[in-house]
Amino acid sequence: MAGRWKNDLTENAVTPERAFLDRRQVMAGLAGVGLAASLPGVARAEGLKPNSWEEVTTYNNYYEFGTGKDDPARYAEALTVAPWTVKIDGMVDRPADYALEDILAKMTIEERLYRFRCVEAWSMVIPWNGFELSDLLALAGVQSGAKYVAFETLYRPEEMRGQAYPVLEWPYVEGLRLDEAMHPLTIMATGIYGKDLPNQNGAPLRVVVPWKYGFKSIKSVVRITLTDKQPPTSWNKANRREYGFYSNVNPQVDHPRWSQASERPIGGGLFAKRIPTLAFNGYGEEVAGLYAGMDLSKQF
Ligand SMILES: Nc1nc2c(c(=O)[nH]1)N[C@H]1C(S)=C(S)[C@@H](COP(=O)(O)O)O[C@H]1N2
Ligand SMILES: [Mo]
Repeated sequence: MAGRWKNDLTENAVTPERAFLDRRQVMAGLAGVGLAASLPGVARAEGLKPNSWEEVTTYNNYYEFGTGKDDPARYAEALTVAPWTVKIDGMVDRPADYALEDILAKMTIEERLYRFRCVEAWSMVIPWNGFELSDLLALAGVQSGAKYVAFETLYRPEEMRGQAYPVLEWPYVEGLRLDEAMHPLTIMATGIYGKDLPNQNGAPLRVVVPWKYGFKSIKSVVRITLTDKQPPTSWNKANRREYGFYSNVNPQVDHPRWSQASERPIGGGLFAKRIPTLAFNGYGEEVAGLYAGMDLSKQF
């Protein structure tokens, strides 16, 4: 299943724009798959038009560099992203400080065209490059008692000017349930549009979970910890009434201060129409089963 996912989404990612990857490479990757057209992801991603490079890299949330949408593009350049180390620890067989280059040598980078929905009710479509988080976790060897994955962003106030301000508790932390982390849609992104991830988008390595609000997709990850307890998360610590641990995109559960029923696509211009927000950001067919039996209005 995981293998098919890679391939059908890879083709989708390229079809709308083509410019950023040689299509022949993709077709080579698809050789022998054949089943792509019958998979749910194909119909879902058809017709998705990616936002421009300009939009994806100039309208950002990255509070380590300021709270304005244009602050990250202006200030994240100051961040040193090489060398980069990711500590993987907790309930794993091989806890270690993993050099990013050693990780990348073992991973297959692929394209994923994903909808991206911020809790603030704007959205984009982003052509990511990256690898499945499950492949990284396999490197470290997840132990049987592990139930959650905790993530931590770099803390380096000398280079991250926003960390001088207590808008959030630093470092930024996030978490997923283990089955969410292992889901083939959950990736570690290393690029967009076939280029290295710009600093403002979370270089050199960030999480992307497309069916959850954007703040779950933590940037510039330096630590991944396997644990048996639900880990604290930055926005939940800041305001637990407004931001839950799960934070699945849900048009039926409004934010206490605004509706989540619709969203404003970035790039549509001044008079752009809002569009309806989809349950699980449109990925329900793939992920709704993870939440069977849960009351998602209570566990939001
Ligand atoms: N470390 C860190 N990760 C973060 C954030 C942040 O402020 N710090 N903002 C989050 C929010 S609210 C959103 S919407 C997305 C924005 O990702 P983008 O700027 O690449 O579109 O990053 C998420 N990851
Ligand atoms: Mo967000």
